[in-house]
Amino acid sequence: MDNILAFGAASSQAGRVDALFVMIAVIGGFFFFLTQGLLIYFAVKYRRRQPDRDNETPAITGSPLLEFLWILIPSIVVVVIFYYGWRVYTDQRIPVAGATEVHVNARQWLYEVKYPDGRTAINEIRVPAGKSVKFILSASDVLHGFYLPDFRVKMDMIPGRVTTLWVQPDRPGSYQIFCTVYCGTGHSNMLARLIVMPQGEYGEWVEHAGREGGEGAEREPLAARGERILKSAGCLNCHAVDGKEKIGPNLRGLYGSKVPLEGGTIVTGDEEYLRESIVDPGAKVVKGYPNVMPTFKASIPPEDVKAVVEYLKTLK
Ligand code: HEC
Ligand SMILES: [Cu+2]
Repeated sequence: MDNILAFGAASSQAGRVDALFVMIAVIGGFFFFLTQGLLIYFAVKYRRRQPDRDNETPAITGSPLLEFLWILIPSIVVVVIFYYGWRVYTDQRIPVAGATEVHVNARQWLYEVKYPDGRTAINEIRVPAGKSVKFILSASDVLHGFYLPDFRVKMDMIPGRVTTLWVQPDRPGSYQIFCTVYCGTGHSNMLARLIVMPQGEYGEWVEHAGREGGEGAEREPLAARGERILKSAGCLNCHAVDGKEKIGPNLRGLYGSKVPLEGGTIVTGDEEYLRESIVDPGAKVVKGYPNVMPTFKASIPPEDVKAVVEYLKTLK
């Protein structure tokens, strides 16, 4: 992709988004020409003629049938647009199970990339083709954006919150990533690449990258680091991950489950819920448990909270 202004559809997802927009444009175009055409036609047909004294406007009363139709037909059209858009949207929002995961953190003015096995990179994300990828997004300073035009997907990166986005890269290639939120003077330089590699090549690259950074402590897998932090932070005084329940809920099997809260709502145990449970435990209190968990906002830095969440996700 040499010309960054031309973005072909890089996934079947993107094709569906394009089809949706084409459909809306065609429907909009049809009604535009229909109404404007009638406007011009009537303007000409009923123009004022000489002598004008005989051209008295007839008294027109309403037509219930006509009114019924011009409410019904556009209503059906917008409901069809809504339904189609909603299908494409939910399809985009709900990640498929078993996706490769990549953590991306934005800061002024770059993207920090972290793979679950501890590999890191700046402004470059490598993924295998033909496998869905889930991006776990965060920001350290201000709002940033994560926009993949070739895939027709975009998500905000928000300080103090985790958001997710997934794509199914079908075709190997190098794709542009833009920050779409004005984030300061370096905003326009905030560019990154998604490099989709053929499966075999990707495997080789992972092995090679593994050997290169092999000695450093940096290479500790996120989940392993999370387990270490969880054990040293005293979580296990109140939480069991195996065996008998303690003061708080057992943390095994929490990820992806439905959690009943005090007050009757039910939430999904996703990344954002797990993160919030650690830094702001009072925000959502699990039904049947006392609101006694202290906040770890000050004692566990955001990077480490992410690692703890990764560990919790392995407790299946
Ligand atoms: C003083 C006891 C205590 C400590 C220490 C504690 N928790 Fe909790 N935790 C609780 C209680 C009680 C709840 C349930 C009430 C609530 O939601 O706040 C809970 C809820 C949670 C939940 C949501 C559980 C669910 O089923 O939805 C998570 C996740 C969690 N804690 C993680 C941690 C982690 C990670 C640590 C250590 C960094 C920790 N907790 C330390 C008592 C504790
Ligand atoms: Cu930015």
